[in-house]
Amino acid sequence: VSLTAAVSNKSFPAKFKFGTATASYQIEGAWNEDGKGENIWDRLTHTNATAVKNSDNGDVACDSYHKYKEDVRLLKHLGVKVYRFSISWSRILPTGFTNKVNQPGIQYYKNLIKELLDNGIEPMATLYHWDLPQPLQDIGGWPNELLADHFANYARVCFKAFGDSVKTWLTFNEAKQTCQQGYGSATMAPLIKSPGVADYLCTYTVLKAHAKAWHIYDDEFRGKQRGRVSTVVDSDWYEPASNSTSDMEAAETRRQFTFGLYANAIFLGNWPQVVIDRVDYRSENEGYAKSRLPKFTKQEIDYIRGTHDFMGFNTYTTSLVCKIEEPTFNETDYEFDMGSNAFQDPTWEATNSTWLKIVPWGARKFLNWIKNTYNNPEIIITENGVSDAGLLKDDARIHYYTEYLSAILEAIHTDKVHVSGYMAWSLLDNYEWLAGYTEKFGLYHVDFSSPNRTRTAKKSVDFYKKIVATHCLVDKCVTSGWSLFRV
Ligand code: GBH
Repeated sequence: VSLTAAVSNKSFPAKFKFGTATASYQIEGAWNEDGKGENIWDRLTHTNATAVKNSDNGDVACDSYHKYKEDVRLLKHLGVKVYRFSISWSRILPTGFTNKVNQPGIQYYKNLIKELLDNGIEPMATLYHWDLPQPLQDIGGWPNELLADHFANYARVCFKAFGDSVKTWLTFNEAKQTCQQGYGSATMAPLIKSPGVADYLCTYTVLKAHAKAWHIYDDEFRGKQRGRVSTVVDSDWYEPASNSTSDMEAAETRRQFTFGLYANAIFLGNWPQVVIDRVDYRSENEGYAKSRLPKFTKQEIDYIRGTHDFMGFNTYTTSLVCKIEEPTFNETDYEFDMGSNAFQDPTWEATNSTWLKIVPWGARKFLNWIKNTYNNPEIIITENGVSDAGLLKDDARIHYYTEYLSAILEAIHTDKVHVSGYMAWSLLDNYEWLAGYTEKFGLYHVDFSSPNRTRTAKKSVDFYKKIVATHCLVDKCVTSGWSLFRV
């Protein structure tokens, strides 16, 4: 069942940039080669394998460390303008600190970047896609605010080494997953369970780390390198479960506790007020000596505000939100701080990932909310995609992309949201974190049972290639101006 009335017949603007995205730990492998240090995913998968489906790990993954030239050929075949990849901190700085810089690690990314540029593909680099060097976890990880400086130093090494060629930088991919899952619900490395305490400390550090990196770029590199820096924010779209005022408020509160927790300080300044109010209120009633939410000084607020040159936005799915009675004060929980329940409508179209229901109108509403909440920033969709069980004839993926791209087209043309690019997640089937290799998001199939990690185009490759080439979802589309016509 299609959830949009019809596929949009409008075209993506001529300057619109299509690409694909990946992340270091999910594709590179070579976990201990050429001087790379251990990171928190190496540690988790090697010491706590049963936490992952089938005890899978990323030791070899897609072996992109050795097969990057082949990956670039696939990108070239797709015709995309941009490739979003992430840099493995432990490959550059094996200890996490700048006491040791690993030249072979730097060389790997230089080779990848050169191969991209030689093929006319723009590199877009993420500095942190969840693979923290283990020595930095050993001093407490992201809840330790010293990490802001260590990240900034790492960022400087990368700007210096790659900034002549990389013009689009993303500091953090979905810091919400790092903080709320890594240090809150214990569903991502380093699997620390401290919801409502360590997660906020992590967020506090991450926001300062991002701002430091942006300022370093601005002060030391922008003049010469002329690139742009931002961060990637994500969450489900939270739709009120009913049109009661309480559900509508609860949904907005949840948006502020998920997306706003990471975007507000950067785009508007400080934590969202509702987050301050709720965490302070609950902390007091729970008996804490002071609020569990660390506070920014006026100086920090000013330092973090405005540290963006666009917005990176990952979008996958939608949930419904209903208000609940104030949860017990006998327990501390990030979920309790939000004061609502979130759930998905069981009639929404399912995929191979339990959390991912196909709800394209949610993406359009989300884009409108971003436009209205954060003063109409330029948005690059840095991830969007869907999983299946790995079929080559992946009609479900084609269906998902058609519906979501159609919703995005309507957001661009009808709602005038400033979306300038779209990165499909993902180029390749890859290591899906605690789901191991069981959830496949790739346009290309990867044979994980073969030592060659053979790549095979799925049906969606031709489909995406055509969209990239024509900027249209339908055979004939309206290529200029605003269209009043629907197919
Ligand atoms: C992105 O996160 C990541 O950036 C990327 O690395 C990943 O491969 C891609 O999505 C596909 O998952 O299993 O119920 O605990 C998307 C947001 C948030 C989706 C956490 C999965 C876990 C839900 N993710 N969520 S659950």
